[in-house]
Amino acid sequence: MLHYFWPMQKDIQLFDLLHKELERQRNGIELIASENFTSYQVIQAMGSVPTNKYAEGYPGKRFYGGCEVIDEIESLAIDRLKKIFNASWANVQPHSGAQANTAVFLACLKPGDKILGLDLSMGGHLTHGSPANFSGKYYQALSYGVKKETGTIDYDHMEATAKAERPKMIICGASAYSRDWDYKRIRAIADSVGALVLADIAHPAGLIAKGLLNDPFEHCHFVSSTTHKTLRGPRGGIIMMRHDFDNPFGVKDPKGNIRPMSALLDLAVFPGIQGGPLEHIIAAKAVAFGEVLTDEYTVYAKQVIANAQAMAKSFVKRGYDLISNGTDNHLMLIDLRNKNITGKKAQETLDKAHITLNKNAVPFDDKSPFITSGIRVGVPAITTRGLKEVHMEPIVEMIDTVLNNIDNNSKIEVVKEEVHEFMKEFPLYPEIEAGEVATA
Ligand code: DSN
Repeated sequence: MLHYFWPMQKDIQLFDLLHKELERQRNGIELIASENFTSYQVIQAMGSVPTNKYAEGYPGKRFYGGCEVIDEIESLAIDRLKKIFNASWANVQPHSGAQANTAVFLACLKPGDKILGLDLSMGGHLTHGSPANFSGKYYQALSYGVKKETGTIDYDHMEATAKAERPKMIICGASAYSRDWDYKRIRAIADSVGALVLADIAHPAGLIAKGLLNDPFEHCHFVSSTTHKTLRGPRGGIIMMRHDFDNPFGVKDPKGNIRPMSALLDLAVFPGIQGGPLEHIIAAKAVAFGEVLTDEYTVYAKQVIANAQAMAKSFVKRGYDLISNGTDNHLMLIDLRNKNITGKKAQETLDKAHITLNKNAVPFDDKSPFITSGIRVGVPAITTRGLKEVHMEPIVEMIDTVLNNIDNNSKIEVVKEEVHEFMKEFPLYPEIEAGEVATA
């Protein structure tokens, strides 16, 4: 049996599973819009010694001894992140995007305050006010949506709801929205009712980093993100501000003092919602941020958009119904109702051909979130593997073949073989070799 080749490994059972997962990632076409493949040095930093260290607190202000190197690691991550987005303050400790958003709410709002976010069923995120999430349980969550005719954000609806309800915070950003955002208009709406604006850029962060989409920092008070989607870093979260300011809602620090937002946000992350930071992940974030600052990454980010647009065109050409008719970013949302296939069936059948994507509700969906009428397709991961515009048509052709032969297992088996053959051209982690392990 082949074993995952890693120096000094002893746990064959577990490392065999890691090898299996590596092979799955290598062989398949990865189209989950929120996934990506980090560089090998990001993986190495993640699997490294800071995992052994407790470092509650922040650089220079820790609750444990022995943090002098950790301070340098975390400061490097913060400095690089601030440089990417021209931010004046950043916190790199949130364990995830959900934690980042939780901390922003905790820093600014009181339980029961009103928040206004994009409806989950229209492409929003759980943490933007879903009743199933803390954001919908502890705050009075209101939502805006997209326009039925265009599939684009209904800013008039956002404005009317804001004026009628006067929320304390407006949240923009999405998990399944393929168009850019009008941050200027959102800020004007927020200012007219005295609300703060949080832009959750988890999905397009890497494209915004390179100026390929509108800049939320110009208009939004806070920007949160994950680090593992288009940013191509380890799994985690971040919060940033370009301009610090005093919290207008009178939220105080634990000693009862009114403090600037930067201080309240730091306190909200730790000790507000988290304990010890994951410094090995923060080390890997620093590596990824260093990569984002390179010209090579600029080429990558441009290619992501070029690939998404080429893929969208191929889908449209084959009669697929794309919400908003196309994409400005890295993903597209496809309504499969004209193909008479549910999102669930499409996801499960494409999985059999090793084409991975996710079922997704489409705006005004008549099916449950467990079934859905659509699929979400994203290109960040395949772009990392080196695929270009010319490769998008063959992928769409393979998807189309599967969806047109949804119950034909032998046809799907043929596509699976094609997928494996196709992806062999684009090696993933050649640094990791499989081989017999010499067990002591
Ligand atoms: N689950 C993520 C996504 O797939 O978009 C959002 O958190």
